[in-house]
Amino acid sequence: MRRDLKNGLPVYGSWIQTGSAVAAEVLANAGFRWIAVDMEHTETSLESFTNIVRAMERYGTFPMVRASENNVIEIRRYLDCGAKGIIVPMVRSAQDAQNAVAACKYPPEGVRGFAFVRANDWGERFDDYVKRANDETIVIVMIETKDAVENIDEILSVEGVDGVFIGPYDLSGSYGIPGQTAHKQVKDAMQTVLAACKRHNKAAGQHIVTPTTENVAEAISAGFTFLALGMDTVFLSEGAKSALYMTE
Ligand code: 3PY
Ligand code: MG
Repeated sequence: MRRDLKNGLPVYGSWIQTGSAVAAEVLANAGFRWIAVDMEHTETSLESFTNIVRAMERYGTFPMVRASENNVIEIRRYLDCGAKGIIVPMVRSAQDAQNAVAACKYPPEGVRGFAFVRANDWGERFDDYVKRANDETIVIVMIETKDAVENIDEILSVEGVDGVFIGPYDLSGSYGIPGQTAHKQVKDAMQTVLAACKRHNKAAGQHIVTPTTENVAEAISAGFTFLALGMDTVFLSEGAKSALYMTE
């Protein structure tokens, strides 16, 4: 997965807000390459997160997590419980990006702690896991504020950042127009980030929270390769509303 991201291949995923392993099974079975569990804006516990990872593993889906913040211990626990990719919210500067990479990597590249954990089969695969983890763990920084857009070149120059993920809602909020994700200011900021990703040869991603034929095609043709399409709550809501609509 990390190699595909580096090579600019498209990797399409989705998003879980319900904290439900059932939702993970349904989305994994639908064929998404990766799924991120949202720990920033939900009630999901570490235990639920780990059960969701167990569900994804059954399908060979790449387990990712959006951390609640750029925090060494929190990120360590996700990796130890089985996350293979970390999406770090609110990265605003090169220093933030360096901290995110350090949290995800074992020394000497980073500050991750060693232990017998679920990710290495409780110690049974300790040596093999430690050998591979730094190379295989994906670090994605979220660009979702005006200052992050202004600092994008420095952020993308940080060794170990595999790509960016634009949060359109926070980005719109940061420009004082919350929710207006199609506003010219937000679109221009996204273009700036996309162009920087191309210059630095890093994967450009964004969350298309409410996917449509048009906005997905637009993102793909613009060159975004790391797309999160929808999320469990949105799929449930859209499906429920359209079923009710059929009765009218
Ligand atoms: C945002 O739009 O701010 C997000 O974080 C989406 O995941
Ligand atoms: Mg956000």
